[in-house]
Amino acid sequence: MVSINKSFFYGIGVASITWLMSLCFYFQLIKHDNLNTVFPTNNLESHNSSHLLKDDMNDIGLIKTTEDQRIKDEGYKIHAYNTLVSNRLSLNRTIPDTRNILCKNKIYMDNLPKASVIICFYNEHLRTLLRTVHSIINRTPSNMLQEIILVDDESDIQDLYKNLSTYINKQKLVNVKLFKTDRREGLIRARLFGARKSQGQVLLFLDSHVEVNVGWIEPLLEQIQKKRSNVVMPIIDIINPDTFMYSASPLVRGGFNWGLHFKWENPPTGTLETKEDFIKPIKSPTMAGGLFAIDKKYFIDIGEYDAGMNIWGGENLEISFRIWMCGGSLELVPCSRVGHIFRHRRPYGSPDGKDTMLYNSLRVAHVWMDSFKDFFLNQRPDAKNFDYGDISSRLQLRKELKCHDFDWYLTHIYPELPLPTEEGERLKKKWSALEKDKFQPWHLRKRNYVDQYSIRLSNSNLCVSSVKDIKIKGSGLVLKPCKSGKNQIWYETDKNELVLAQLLCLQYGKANPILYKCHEMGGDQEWKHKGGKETAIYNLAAGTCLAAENKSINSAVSMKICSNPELATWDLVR
Ligand code: LR7
Ligand code: MN
Repeated sequence: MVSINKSFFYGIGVASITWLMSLCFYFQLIKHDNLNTVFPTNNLESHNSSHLLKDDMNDIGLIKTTEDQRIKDEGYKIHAYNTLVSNRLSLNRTIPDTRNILCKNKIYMDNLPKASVIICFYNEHLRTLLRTVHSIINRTPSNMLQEIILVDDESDIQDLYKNLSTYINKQKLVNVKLFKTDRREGLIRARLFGARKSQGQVLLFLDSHVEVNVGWIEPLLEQIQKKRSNVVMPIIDIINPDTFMYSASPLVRGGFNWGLHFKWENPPTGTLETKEDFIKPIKSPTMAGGLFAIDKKYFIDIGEYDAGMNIWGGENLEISFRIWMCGGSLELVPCSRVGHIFRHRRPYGSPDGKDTMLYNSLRVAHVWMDSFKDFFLNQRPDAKNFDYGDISSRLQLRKELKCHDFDWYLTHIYPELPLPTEEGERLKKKWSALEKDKFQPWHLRKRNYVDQYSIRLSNSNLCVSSVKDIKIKGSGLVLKPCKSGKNQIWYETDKNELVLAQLLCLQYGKANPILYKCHEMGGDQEWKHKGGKETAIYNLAAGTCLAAENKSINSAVSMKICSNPELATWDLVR
């Protein structure tokens, strides 16, 4: 049994050169950290994973024991990302340098200001938060880093604050300063709390689950040095929540819709014509919210944040409108790159269960949007009688700062936003026609197929098939007698997706694999195998393998720990 296991894992291990190379690239470890000695009981690197870490990066998400499964399940519940993988990754891992090549030779001014990096967190996973901190320490020149301020927003994970504090002391991270709020404030007031403790000339806000990339800070600081009313953002790269793979984001700027939801959009036609355009700062109507730099004095002058906002949501549009309407500018700096874990869901609510996004958005609408607020209110009938607190001091601020009105903002900063009127609809068509001519929308790129085969359970004549019609989203999988025809043909893409009959992608669902719309984000739709006969089919996000329940017609196909090869060995039949 042991030897079967070994050869089985060897099989996965040597699966394909590309698999190995790409994973090594993403997960290369530059040095081992010593968190284990700080928290010996935390099981941060189990014996299994530490050997896997050094020798075999393919196995980064592999579930080998029920303990692995437990850590992973609990992590998803509390954090909504794969903490098993985060625990196994070095705090100092290398990530791909996603900058445009022209950024790499850029020389920046030599009198750049010092920044205070401010990170507030609520129930963040310790090791993920530490990786955020280490990435900043590793990739920020010390003459540009005043301090890193961590604000624990009254997390209720036991000992999180204590463990963090112990780590900071033991590792002698002298310019990392840890604070705690007296009660759960929400991210807006927690950031304000951090900003007030800071000493740097520039405030640099980050989420608590990010990794900053090479040369991230210089281009941000330079834009502020040029003009203190420039508020600047990095490009937010993607850290996959299931696999922690780091990948580049396209050049997209911030917009919003009349539901007051933030949206990513292609920059307007004509913005990206020459090579240099891809590294020049791009004006952005709004910010996503979590990652930006602002001169501290300027931040105070324009009214910090609306401290009346609770927990989560809306503050990003508020500060965006305010910056533009009150004389500043907001821009995206393509040479600065920071990866952020984009979760599938937000794993927390507000303590009183209220919809804070709606509460905060109403404050935005009533303070900044003049009569245009009706477009929002008309879309949200539930907003009409919803309390939004006292906004008088924010209205007063707007008056004192002598800000432009919202009509000015729409005309000069965001003319692309269609109004929900007939005229607006006409405009919308015009913009989207222009877009289509110019760009291949980044989320609709063509799929590249690299192989095709049916998937047969080894030593049987049973093939993986859809339970329902192959066009039906969400259908599970079963074994059926192998037969010719497209219904059992899986098309493999260059992103390691398996697309049944070129229609839907094989996706690891909650417990079982299903067919689902291809999302091109890897992770739960990313499958690895060694090709040919007698191979395992391993899912990167699940950390487990495709397996039949039993060797019979109509047996369900599920996901199992990879160490049981009996019903998890497949032939790829061309
Ligand atoms: O009560 C809370 N207290 C906190 O300290 C709730 C949250 N937080 C912390 C939290 O630990 C995290 O570090 O605040 C930070 C942001 O919370 P997330 O990560 O749950 O938010 P998000 O990434 O889903 O949401 C985006 O929109 C928010 C609107 O309020 C904030 O502006 C986030 O900073 C923002 N994140 C980004 O812009 C990253 C890119 C994502 C996009 C789009
Ligand atoms: Mn976030």
